[in-house]
Amino acid sequence: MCNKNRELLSDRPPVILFSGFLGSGKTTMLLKTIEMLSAADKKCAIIINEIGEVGIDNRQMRMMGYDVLDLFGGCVCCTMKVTLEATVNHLLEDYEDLDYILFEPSGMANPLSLYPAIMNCGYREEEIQNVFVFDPTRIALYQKRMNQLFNDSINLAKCVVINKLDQVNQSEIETAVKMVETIRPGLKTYKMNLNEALSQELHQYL
Ligand SMILES: Nc1nc2c(ncn2[C@@H]2O[C@H](COP(=O)(O)OP(=O)(O)OP(=O)(O)O)[C@@H](O)[C@H]2O)c(=O)[nH]1
Ligand SMILES: [Mg+2]
Repeated sequence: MCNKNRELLSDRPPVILFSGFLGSGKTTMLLKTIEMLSAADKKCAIIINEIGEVGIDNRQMRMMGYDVLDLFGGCVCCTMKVTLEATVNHLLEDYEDLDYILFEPSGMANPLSLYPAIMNCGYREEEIQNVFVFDPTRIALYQKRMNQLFNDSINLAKCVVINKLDQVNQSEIETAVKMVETIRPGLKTYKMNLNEALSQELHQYL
């Protein structure tokens, strides 16, 4: 099906974009989300830019009925926009019964630079479920060296998951929440330990 025929929101699989800096827990969250969606009999395609610490075994995923499209060869934001667009278009054209497209870009990517490629495939900004995974063990890095990237990421996010609760104290969690609220008052934040489970609340959001 040509994606021109997919103009209605209800006809296009939502894109869940897992944004977040290197090592924040994006792949861990992607895997939990797949588990949850597959238990609900949803058909998902997964686009991953890079395989980090938590590996995704493509063959295993394919055996489970998932399409894993790896955009290897660099940061999707600067070198592979065309490929991302082509990949999303390919999914829309060739897989009519998809319920979701899950996309994990490289932790180096500024999500702002990924939107044009997705929107060129017919998506509106509000159709991109951008979950920003916030690693509170790296607050200092977010505040200093990654300030611009952090601002852009929070401004685009539909919600924030403050992850790795098991590794930080209460005051670090509060600082993390405050950092989000300073940029986007009212933006929904979920606090969790993704190594264990998706919180029930987020489960309902997705
Ligand atoms: N202690 C703890 N570790 C976590 C949690 N969530 C993820 N991790 C660990 O953090 C590391 C990085 O997790 P990933 O899911 O690979 O992070 P990522 O954002 O996909 O990383 P890149 O793709 O390399 O940017 C792994 O060792 C995870 O097991 C958590 O809630 N608590
Ligand atoms: Mg990853």
